[in-house]
Amino acid sequence: MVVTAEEHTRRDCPRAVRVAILRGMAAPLTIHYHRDFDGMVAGAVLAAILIDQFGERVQWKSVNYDQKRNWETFGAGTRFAIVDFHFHPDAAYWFDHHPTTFLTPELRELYKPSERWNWDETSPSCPPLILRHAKQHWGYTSSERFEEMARWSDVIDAARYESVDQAIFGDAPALRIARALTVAPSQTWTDELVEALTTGTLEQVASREDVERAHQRASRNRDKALEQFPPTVLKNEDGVLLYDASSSKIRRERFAAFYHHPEIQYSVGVIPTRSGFHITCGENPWNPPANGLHVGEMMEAYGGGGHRAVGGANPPSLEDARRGAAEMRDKLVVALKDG
Ligand SMILES: [Mn+2]
Repeated sequence: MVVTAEEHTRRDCPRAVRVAILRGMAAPLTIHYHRDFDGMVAGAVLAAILIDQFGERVQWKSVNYDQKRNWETFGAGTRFAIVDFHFHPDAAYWFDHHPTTFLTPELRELYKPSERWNWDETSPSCPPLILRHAKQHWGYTSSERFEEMARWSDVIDAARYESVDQAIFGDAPALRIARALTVAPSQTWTDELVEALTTGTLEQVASREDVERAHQRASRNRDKALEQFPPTVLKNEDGVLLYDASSSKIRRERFAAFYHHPEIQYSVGVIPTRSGFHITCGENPWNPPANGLHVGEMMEAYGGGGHRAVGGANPPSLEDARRGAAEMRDKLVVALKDG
């Protein structure tokens, strides 16, 4: 892990020493990146570009959703960039593609596209928009290594897999890395991977011993999850599958329903979260309905939301989650029949 000068001084040093260090040292720019595949790649790509084009001193550190709570003071007193995560007006550089990036209307007001900020909610993932921005604004020529990472970021972040088999068993280096992330051995592990991605290819990073080991463990989890799925199915009729995987003993594989039942058009399920239960609902990406409904909007009836093809909600109790999921299933069946 890279410990920033700021953090170091805050932690261990008496005030006088702290001031001396902060004055004597031009603090490096810290790139805060979302801790998933495209976020990591975005962090690595931005780091490499800033080093190449501007000779910046950079370091990187992941950011997670818990840090949204004190968003106003996020990064106070440091120079920082944010990629693939919420807009912050103090960010020296900021790039994101999430439609939900602005935490308040005031923050939305503060955003204007610039030399250093770009938001493109039509981009399937974050790295391609950084590469495009760097080309247009900073005269940067991308490399085949980064183009490859950007292509895979789109596939993984927007779930544009060729087939359910590729999504579940895909063995390409990017897919092995993405699966390894599901069993990250520590919070700072991804910082090491970002560093590796600044200079290495996907193949090289995927071949690291620690990634290899994590990938094997994650693959065993996947196999268990696929085995555990069939008994959770409550109903599978008229193209809509309803399941209840609320037991904490059940491992989860996102596309298990479509793997076992490639003929379905929607799946609706109940799954546990750290703080309750979640209704998850989505189109089968490999057998989508002809007149797709807006699942995210339908989930608003249960206090949730989402995109057209996939949405979710966190009802207050398990009973509510089960009732909501069953209701969604009925609504989808009716809609498919009418369609
Ligand atoms: Mn992301």
